[in-house]
Amino acid sequence: FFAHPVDVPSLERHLRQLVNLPQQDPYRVLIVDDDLELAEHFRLTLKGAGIESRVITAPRDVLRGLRDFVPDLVLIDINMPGCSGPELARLIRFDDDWLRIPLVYLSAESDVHRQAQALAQAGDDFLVKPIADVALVAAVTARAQRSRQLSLALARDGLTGLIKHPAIKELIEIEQARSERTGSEACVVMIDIDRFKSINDTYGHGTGDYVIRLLANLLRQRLRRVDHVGRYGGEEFVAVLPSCSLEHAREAIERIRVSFSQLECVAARETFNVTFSAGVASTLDWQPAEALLEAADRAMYDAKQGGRNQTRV
Ligand code: GH3
Ligand code: MG
Ligand code: MG
Ligand code: MG
Repeated sequence: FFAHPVDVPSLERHLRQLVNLPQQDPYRVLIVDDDLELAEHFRLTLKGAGIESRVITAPRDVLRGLRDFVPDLVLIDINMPGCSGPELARLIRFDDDWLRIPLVYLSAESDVHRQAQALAQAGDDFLVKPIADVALVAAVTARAQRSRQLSLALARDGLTGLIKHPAIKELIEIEQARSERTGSEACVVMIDIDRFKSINDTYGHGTGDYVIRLLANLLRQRLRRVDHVGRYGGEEFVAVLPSCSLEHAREAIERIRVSFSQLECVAARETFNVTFSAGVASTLDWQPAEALLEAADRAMYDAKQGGRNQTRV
């Protein structure tokens, strides 16, 4: 099964759910321009193309606008009273949360040297006013799309393609809220590879990485499409199983545990076996997400104490 590529489309679907961005969700653009009339014109143009935007006329409001609106892209005027476009762009880039959001100047500045100067200070691109509606829509769509693809890629772990720690935590919160709303049960599973240090020590770090990828692929293949699988830490994984009882979750993980333990791992000329320990907890028993994760972690620790290669609830 390890020959199978990472199932990226299904992961992306999970992440879109996670950040509440279904495929059809409109792109969001923050427009910063001191000329309200013009900004409103841009907003309506974008709206006509299904793109949502919010207008900010005072540069000092931009950080709040970013936080509240969470745009895919920012359009920035160059000449504004109090704060120039490039100054504002630098201010936005100062905050780690907005390191990768596209900052696009939309300005009447037609002097290419001044345009270049602005871009040299901060910002990613330049659009010149007046701009045809169709050109604005095309430019915004292309960059917003790219920006979203990048966010999705960054939420994914490079080694395994699984969801990273912060994103999986948010997923747990979402599933917990859903469970509370609908009364359905969801389970969280914490999985930790047994004696992983000795695998690294015996066969090398590369083989350790290979074992991590092996288990990641097995989890993804054996769990349902609605389940979420994340890499929680080095050799630790978290699975979130919506609409699943504690007993069913335990059984599903037990089957995976047995398969994994029987799998022959290959290193140089040897083959060897690896096992994991797992702990399961239910949304019906634990709130909030933090407590649910801790309960699954405690159950996993019990499994370790009990001799490893087992699942506890
Ligand atoms: P236990 O059965 O109690 O879980 O023992 P363990 O050896 O698996 O547990 P421990 O947490 O002590 O060791 C985990 C090791 O995993 C430590 C670290 O060097 C290694 N590790 C963490 N991340 C990676 C990784 O990405 N690749 C590799 N190859 N090793 C990693
Ligand atoms: Mg202006
Ligand atoms: Mg560990
Ligand atoms: Mg371990």
